[in-house]
Amino acid sequence: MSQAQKVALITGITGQDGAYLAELLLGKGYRVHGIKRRSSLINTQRIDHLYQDPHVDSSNFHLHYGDLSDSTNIIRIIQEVQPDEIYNLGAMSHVKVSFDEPEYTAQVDGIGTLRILEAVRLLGLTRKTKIYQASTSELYGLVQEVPQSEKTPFYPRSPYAVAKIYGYWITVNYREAYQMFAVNGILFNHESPLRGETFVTRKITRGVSQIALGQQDKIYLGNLDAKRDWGHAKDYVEAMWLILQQEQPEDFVIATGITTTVRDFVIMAFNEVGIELEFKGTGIEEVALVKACHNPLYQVEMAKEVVAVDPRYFRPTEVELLIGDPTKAQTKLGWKLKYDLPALVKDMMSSDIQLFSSK
Ligand code: NDP
Ligand code: GDR
Repeated sequence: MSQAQKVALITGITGQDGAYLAELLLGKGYRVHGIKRRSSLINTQRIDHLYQDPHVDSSNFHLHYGDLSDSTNIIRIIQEVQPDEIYNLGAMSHVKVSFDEPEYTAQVDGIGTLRILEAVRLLGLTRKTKIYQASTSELYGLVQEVPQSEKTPFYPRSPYAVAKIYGYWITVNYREAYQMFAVNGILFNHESPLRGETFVTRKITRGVSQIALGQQDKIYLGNLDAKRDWGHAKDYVEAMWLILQQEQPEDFVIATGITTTVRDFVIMAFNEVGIELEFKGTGIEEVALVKACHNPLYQVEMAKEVVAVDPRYFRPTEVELLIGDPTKAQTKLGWKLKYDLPALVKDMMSSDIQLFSSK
């Protein structure tokens, strides 16, 4: 007898991870439902290629309007969909913006998680529905231990991280109180060509591409000394799925185990287009100048200033160093990276060069 088709519900389906996860699950034969927000401009660019005609019966991909700040809508969608798996990826996900919108961030990233858990409980789905919560390395915040593992204490450093800590603990509490399969993936930074344009890696790869093509003069950045453990989003959505396929509900750190400064990421991105940099000055005076250009396709002036620091991108409280220990994920999930950092930078740069070449 053939197995029943699995049904997944993804919040945040229009985001970077939502798009890759939807593609992964459709490829595995799932029926995938996603929650998208109403917006004045179309916000489904990342998933349009997955969308078939909704009037065709065989479509495995369905979108519902909704918002994590609205309990009634969450309850109605979960009741309608009866999911086997929920991936709660929806969030106000920008750390710097969370200082400007702290209350909204708490509503969506913190209480939004409770709304999902409570809906599953109220609808009597605690035995049927598994829940994945998108937790984050931002929970570690101020460095307590290096590398950071499932056992490292938390010390959040932004309204975003404080909201996500509520999401983390309420997930653990519902697991323990109601024996739900509700788990946290504590994911370190992961990037891709689909990364939002205001996160630092994508801001860099877009800026470098435009500089190489003569469309922009300079990139303004904040803290160049910050260190992040950067992986590729494609590898990380695979881990999300693996975490929900386990016999026992457990939390996992997902990371590469290697950390790199923002400055080194800048150097790697410029190297992809054959441009060598020279850094001068310190603190807010630091700049990067063109030292050499080895690629005849791109013509940039020697000694041109292409990177400068703008303090407006500094955060009131910063997370200086993140480096994760993925041992548990590697041993228990059998999770393996396909992309290292050079491969990630290459993928992002080739996609952005292509994007801006056509403009
Ligand atoms: P994105 O910012 O790319 O996507 C966020 C998604 O959440 C979008 O679909 C967005 O919709 C949606 N969303 C925002 N507000 C609401 C709301 N009020 N109700 C419903 N949906 C909402 O984030 P990522 O894909 O990078 O990240 C996915 C999740 O993983 C997030 O929860 C993030 O905090 C977390 N995370 C991400 C990491 C990373 O490095 N990428 C690392 C660790 C955790 P819209 O498109 O309309 O804006
Ligand atoms: P982060 O990602 O805050 O780690 O959160 P982001 O790319 O925004 O910042 C990484 C580091 O780069 C420094 N930085 C800059 N950041 C931005 N955005 N813009 C700049 O110009 C700039 N210059 C330097 C930052 O100060 C920081 O130290 C991401 C999000 O995806 C979260 O949702 C997720 O939980 C964490 O990763 C893990």
